[in-house]
Amino acid sequence: MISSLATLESQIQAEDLHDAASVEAFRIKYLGRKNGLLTDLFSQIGKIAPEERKAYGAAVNTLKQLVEARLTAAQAFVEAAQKQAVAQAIDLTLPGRMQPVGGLHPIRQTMEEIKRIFLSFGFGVAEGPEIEEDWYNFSALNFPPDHPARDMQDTFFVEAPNNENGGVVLRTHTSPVQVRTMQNTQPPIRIIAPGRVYRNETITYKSYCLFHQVEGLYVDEQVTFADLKQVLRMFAEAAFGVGVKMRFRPSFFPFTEPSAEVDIWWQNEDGSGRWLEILGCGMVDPNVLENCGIDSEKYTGYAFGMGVERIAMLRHGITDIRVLYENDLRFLEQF
Ligand code: 2NM
Repeated sequence: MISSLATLESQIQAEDLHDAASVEAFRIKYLGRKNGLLTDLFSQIGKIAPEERKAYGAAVNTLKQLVEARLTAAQAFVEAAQKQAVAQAIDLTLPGRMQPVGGLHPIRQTMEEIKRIFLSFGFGVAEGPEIEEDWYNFSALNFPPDHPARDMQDTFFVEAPNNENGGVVLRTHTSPVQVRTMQNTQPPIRIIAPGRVYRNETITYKSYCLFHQVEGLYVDEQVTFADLKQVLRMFAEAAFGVGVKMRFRPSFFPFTEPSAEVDIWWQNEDGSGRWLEILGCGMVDPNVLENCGIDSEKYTGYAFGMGVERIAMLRHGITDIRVLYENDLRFLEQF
């Protein structure tokens, strides 16, 4: 009898207890009220010879303690495994992760808005290279050879003069796009030239070494300064509101004559206000038309140009141009 108890002991030791079901089956198999192996052994104690009963009872009790020890250990193991499974499970009640979406930079937004307005007036869009020959950036536009804009302080030079078009520069305005358009197209010409331009200037709150322009050009028979004033009034009304107050001030550019600068009245909440320059403009100088192969006896034209950063800063109350080029998300996420 004692030897069959030894067999039972090794059987108990060998039981595989890996999950809640096998632990429960183990408990019923040995300790179940009905037909539990140890339960039965305890109930048979009466059939044991009286002199063996004490040793028998002690042996079965030892087995029972072994079963209970295995049960306690296995239950702890199963519980820990369940906890870990729950912790690793996907929680379907959690809110979804936001997918970050990119947005247009405020310069781009403003540029698109300006383009949209002039497209609605019937202008087309022309583009050209940012690396230009001197002739397209300066000479064709009536800049004299000693004009200060051609100075190293103002222009980024890429190549020294090497052909009849002079050296190579980073374009300082988008006017060379208009020059190329006039060379390739007979009037009527009605285009805007949006794009990036470069100036070799000291960087401050109001000027950066690169910025964006939208320039416009209209060449046809009988184009007058009155047409220019009208199209710019329509632009200012579309961009700043129908009630906008604006004024034209005489100015000078090498490529236009006469030339003007346009201010709009900026009204503050507290009642104060001031004039702010938004663009330059004028009648294309006949020399420029001739340089580009257009008959200046037959055709006249107007042109204008504006800085996109300047207008974006106005719209959004930005006081330092450099924040537009720092790519600080705390700034960009506001747009
Ligand atoms: C400005 C102001 C005035 C301008 C002139 C030309 C061209 F090519 F037709 F001569 N394009 N843009 C122009 C005229 C630009 O920017 C302040």
